[in-house]
Amino acid sequence: MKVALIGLYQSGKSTILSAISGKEAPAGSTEIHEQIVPVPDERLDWLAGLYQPEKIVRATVDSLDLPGLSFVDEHGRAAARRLFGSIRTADLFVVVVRAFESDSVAKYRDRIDPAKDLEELRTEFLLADLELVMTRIEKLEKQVHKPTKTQMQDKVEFDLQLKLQRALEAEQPISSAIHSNLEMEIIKPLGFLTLKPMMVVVNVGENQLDKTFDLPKAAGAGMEVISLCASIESELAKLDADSRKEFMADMGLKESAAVKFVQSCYKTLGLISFLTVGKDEVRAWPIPAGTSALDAAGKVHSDIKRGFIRAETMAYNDLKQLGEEKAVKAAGKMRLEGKTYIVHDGDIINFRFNV
Ligand SMILES: Nc1nc2c(ncn2[C@@H]2O[C@H](COP(=O)(O)OP(=O)(O)O)[C@@H](O)[C@H]2O)c(=O)[nH]1
Ligand SMILES: [Mg+2]
Repeated sequence: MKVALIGLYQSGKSTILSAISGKEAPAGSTEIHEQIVPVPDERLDWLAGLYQPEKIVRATVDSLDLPGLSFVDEHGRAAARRLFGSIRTADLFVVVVRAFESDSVAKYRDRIDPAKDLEELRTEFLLADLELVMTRIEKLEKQVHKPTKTQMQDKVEFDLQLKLQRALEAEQPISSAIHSNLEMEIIKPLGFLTLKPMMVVVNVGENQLDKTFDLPKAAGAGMEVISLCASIESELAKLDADSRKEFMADMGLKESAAVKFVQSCYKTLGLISFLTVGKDEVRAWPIPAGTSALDAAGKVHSDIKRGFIRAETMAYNDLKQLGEEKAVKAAGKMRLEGKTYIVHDGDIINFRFNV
């Protein structure tokens, strides 16, 4: 999973990423910086206690830390365009907006206003997409009159691009204008920014921890919005587990930034995890909700999918409650599931296969 952290300059992206990954991120860089963030999952820690595996394999989130954006002049705009070009393959955009007050950190457009910042960024996404649409239209306009092999396809795309143009000009994201799998197939490779799943992180000040930010208009209905304080979180990340717990309790923080961040990414992308256990490893496997046992098997190995017999499945919660596999079996809670079984979050699966 590839996630791009996007925001105006000095919104706290690098600070947040270093808090989440526990690794120092270079500040003020003009390059895109990549960090691999291990997905925190307490279930794996508990399972490791039970199975004593040689290793724990966590899922990871591949995070791109972008240099801060600015749209106040042409130079900034050009730099932003170049950066936009390099995040077209990301699966998810995490937009970071600043809410913290600080005299020592320069303000964008002389304001602290997360809703306005978010709106400005989303407008820039729309404009960048509109540019791309216009480029395609210009090209296709000529092409549709040529009797080439792709003429039919070109006509279909041409009409579709005109529809996207109308949506963007009405300030609607491309995601709102795509209505079929066919349209999606044509459009997806172009990497439109307003087609990406998106969530928002509000970087709040040290004294705003319990303030909630209502960004519905700027964020769009149903968008995940989380708030966290980057400067506190990056201090917390430096502590050992015990002191961290203590400080978090003192400040009324229930979850770490990493947990909040990753949970929101998973939710936005509609991902769940199934688990595998054994002496060699305990491991979490992210899959889209609604995945069948057969496709889940394919995640582990194509041979397991090919020779699939059944999925021996128990729920993590049952195992935790009953303490061991034997007890789960005795309670009749070990299930034999077939190819079409829809995998649930926290299913512990042992695939039976034959190749
Ligand atoms: N007071 C305060 N300062 C912060 C907070 N988050 C980031 N900063 C500071 O703001 C500046 C910009 O942060 P940085 O993470 O480099 O922003 P980026 O440009 O979005 O990557 C740095 O000097 C940080 O120390 C915060 O929550 N509170
Ligand atoms: Mg930065």
